Amino acid sequence: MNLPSKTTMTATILVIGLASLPALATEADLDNDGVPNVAEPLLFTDPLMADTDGDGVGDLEDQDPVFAENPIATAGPAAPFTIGEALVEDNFDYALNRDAPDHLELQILNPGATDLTGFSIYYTITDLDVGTTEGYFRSLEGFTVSAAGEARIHLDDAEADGHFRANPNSSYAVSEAAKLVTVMVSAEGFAPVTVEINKDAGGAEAAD
Ligand SMILES: [Ca+2]
Ligand SMILES: [Ca+2]
Ligand SMILES: [Ca+2]
Ligand SMILES: [Ca+2]
Repeated sequence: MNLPSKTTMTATILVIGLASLPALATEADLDNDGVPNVAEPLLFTDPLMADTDGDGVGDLEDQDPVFAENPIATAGPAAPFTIGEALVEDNFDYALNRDAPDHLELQILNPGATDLTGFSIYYTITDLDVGTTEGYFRSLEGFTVSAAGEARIHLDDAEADGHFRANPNSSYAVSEAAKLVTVMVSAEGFAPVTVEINKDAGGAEAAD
């Protein structure tokens, strides 16, 4: 019988091991923030965002990775926009004409004569059972509201215009407690607009 030598077998195993290493390493920490994918839910952080709360400190180093202080300046001339509809559940996808999974959605109305850009958002989610509060900041790159028009900000999956990523491991998604959501929207150079929204007890449904 002509068995492969031990050295050959070891070398073969080593080559297979090395070949699969890059893929394994990527899968183990998809956002490359030092927190393994499997540990992100334990920290209530996003496995696809290295800085879940948007405060500039990575998830691994952040003492509170799901709370950012509000960086939006409150002074300035009155905002040139208003918030129309503000939803945290019972969303509807008008493009596909069907119910959409629950998420934070804001309709921004621009009554002015110029297009508006330079938006950012700060929002908090307070779990009314346990009293914990998460805080998130997002710069809304590419979001524009046309003159005399309206546009919607969606905090969900970041997959289309107007959609930005929300943390899938936030209390909004994983706890069925009632929530208080506070939102501050700013267009650069102007005072922000705020709104508060209550979410009834119950899960963030896939669609309802
Ligand atoms: Ca990670
Ligand atoms: Ca992360
Ligand atoms: Ca952070
Ligand atoms: Ca933080």
